[in-house]
Amino acid sequence: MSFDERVAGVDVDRAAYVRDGYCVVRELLAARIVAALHAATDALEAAGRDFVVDTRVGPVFYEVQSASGRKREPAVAPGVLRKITGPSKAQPAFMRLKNEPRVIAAVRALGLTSPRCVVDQVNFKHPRVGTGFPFHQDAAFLHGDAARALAAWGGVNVVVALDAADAGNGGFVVLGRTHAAGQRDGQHSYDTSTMNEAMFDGTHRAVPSLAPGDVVLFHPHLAHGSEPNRSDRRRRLATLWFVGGAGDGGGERTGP
Ligand SMILES: O=C(O)CCC(=O)C(=O)O
Repeated sequence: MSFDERVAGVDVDRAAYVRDGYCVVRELLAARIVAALHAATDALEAAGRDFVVDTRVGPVFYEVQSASGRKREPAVAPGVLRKITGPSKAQPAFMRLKNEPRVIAAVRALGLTSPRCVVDQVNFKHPRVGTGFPFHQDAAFLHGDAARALAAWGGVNVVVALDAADAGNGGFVVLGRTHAAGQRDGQHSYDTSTMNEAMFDGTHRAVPSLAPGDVVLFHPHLAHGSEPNRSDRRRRLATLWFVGGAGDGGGERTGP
């Protein structure tokens, strides 16, 4: 019996992933796992409660929420965070998430048989002050060994909803099918004053409504982003970027 067959009930729409560059898996994570991630997120936020500028704590990088959303600008208030990079290096629940059998099974179902997580993050989008993310392709932000592995073996990225997320609270926006056009230049400035809308084809734009524990699996070349959180609801999500290894046949063609 294979690893994936032992992980019951992971049902991944491979055809949608190939066609659209993403697919949604409902209830991939059990409520107890989401609860552990909430507790871990609370602990990380407590550790950063006095931060007014972007701050590194050992291997963990805290980016504060500035008024514009740009990095290296002051926080709108002490301890209001936009993103933490490397939460798994401080919180065991996030380390377990990288190795969670149902997450690994979902990634493997898309053809990445030897997945290795090279980036993990938690994104906060606080009510009323959380800014958007301009459209971009994650592959453009990988460097060194991880970028080489992605080019050689392919990759699959994962967004995990920690709160309910939808168009009303700055939910995750995908520009379906843009993965097929390959990587675009000019997205590194990450200027939050523009959504980079002119750079990508928005014909198949979608904002999947997600419940806590739902995930979006997406191709590293799929353009995606999100709007500001104009609501009174929290919107936190975790991201994991996997690259393949020897035996994966992927590169640009990652997937079945
Ligand atoms: O948090 C979001 O809405 C978007 C996240 C994202 O695309 C990123 O962190 O690269």
